[in-house]
Amino acid sequence: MAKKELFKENGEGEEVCKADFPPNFVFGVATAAYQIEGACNEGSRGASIWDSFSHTEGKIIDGSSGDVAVDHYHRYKEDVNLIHKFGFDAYRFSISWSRIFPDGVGTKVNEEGIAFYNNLINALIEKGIQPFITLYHWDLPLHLQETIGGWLDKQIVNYFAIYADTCFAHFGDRVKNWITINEPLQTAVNGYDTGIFAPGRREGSSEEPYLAAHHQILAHATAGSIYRSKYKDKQGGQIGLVLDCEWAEANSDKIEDKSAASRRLDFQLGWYLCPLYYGDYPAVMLERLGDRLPKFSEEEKKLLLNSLDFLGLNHYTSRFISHATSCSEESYFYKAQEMERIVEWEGGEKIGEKAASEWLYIVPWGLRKVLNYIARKYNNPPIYITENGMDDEEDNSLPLSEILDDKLRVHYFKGYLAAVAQAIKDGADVRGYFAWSLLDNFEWAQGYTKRFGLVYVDYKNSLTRHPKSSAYWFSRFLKGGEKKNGKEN
Ligand code: PNW
Repeated sequence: MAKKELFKENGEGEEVCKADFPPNFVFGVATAAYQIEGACNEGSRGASIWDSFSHTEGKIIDGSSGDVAVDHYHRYKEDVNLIHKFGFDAYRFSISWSRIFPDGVGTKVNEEGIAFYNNLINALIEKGIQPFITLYHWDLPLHLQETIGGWLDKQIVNYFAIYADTCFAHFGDRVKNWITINEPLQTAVNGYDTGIFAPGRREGSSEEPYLAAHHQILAHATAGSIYRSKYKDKQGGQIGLVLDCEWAEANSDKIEDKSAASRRLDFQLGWYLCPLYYGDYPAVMLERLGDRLPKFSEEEKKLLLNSLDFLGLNHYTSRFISHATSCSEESYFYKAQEMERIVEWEGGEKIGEKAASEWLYIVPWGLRKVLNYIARKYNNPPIYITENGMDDEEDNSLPLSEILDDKLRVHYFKGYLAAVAQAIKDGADVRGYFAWSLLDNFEWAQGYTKRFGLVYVDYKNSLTRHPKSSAYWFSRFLKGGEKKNGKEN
């Protein structure tokens, strides 16, 4: 398709309303434990790799950490009330593994950790909000990193399985939606290749990211099979995995650009979905990586198949992709793909407006395309969009009233929700959508310099919460009161 036509599909001028979605469609907001909880030394919590990483000089841009974060551990009731007030049906949050097993080894359950999540889950249920729980959102117990090298050692699969089993047993009577792992790609590539995320490995070994991914896939499948054999019938829930994917649009009609774009998608989604749906890594990865890719045994292959009830998709942005033999990114993972990610095309026009983060451009049509691609390539699985959102730069010089009026974020959500509604009409089986994020929070290596929240957190004044315009927009949208073509629905 010509680029000009792509831009026209940007959702511009489209108004979206709740009636554009199926009646049971779930709307929620999402967070992750290390980014919001704080209370790092309370409740007998053990240290995680993000505690040690954020306390290492030079790793976090503003020198901050999640020690206090936005103090959700103490303010969870207030936060649940906000979710309720805006009218969301669901809340996706993660459990901190080291609150349940402080050293990660599943010998003795920490009752204080269980109590905290029980309180949170009960507060949600009381307000009619469905919990969607992520078991692993990057905060591995530090002890497991120090003793076995984290995701590089196969024993991690067993430790994760014990932890997952413990969570199903304690919370599964009330929690019907489970996500094993958030974005295994980010852990593999940024944790074990570029080193910009914990555990910050950058050993120049081109095998580590693939090994870290391999063990995450097996950990997912093992937890999935435990859920299915021990809990699913009794508890009646479902289990999925969350993958992140930027849409990859070929930069031209040239065959090499088209295959570079398709490679890019296989290196993001196929890396995980081909093993889980077809039993092995995608052909293009096997060809290019050879022995660097670990192998699944026949028994493991069986375990992988059918370990997903749904796919969670985190999607923020898109790129044009061209074939390139010399890649500008300092990463073995990117080099193996022989492609370049492009923001601007020759005329100087950008793929979309930039948000605050360097990597985030606003491209609503990319979400429609990635949903249709998954539907086509993987036999139309149930999909939940488990994260979608954009950030503003932290800026002390602006008056609060101006910061709270986040017009660009409202525009972002309208465009992306319209793209989801279109993908559903196209035939994709999308069941839910979660905005990232409920609150401004600790944005990993970017610290507190980037704000993704629907709710502003005043870091200088006792972490007071102030809803932004986008939160009020969502609340009107969810009540069905958003205007469509100038008319109230
Ligand atoms: C997600 N990318 O990560 C994480 O799940 C969240 O914890 C995080 O706060 C959020 O995105 C915003 O950054 C990603 O560049 C970050 O493609 C960046 C990318 C993908 C995922």
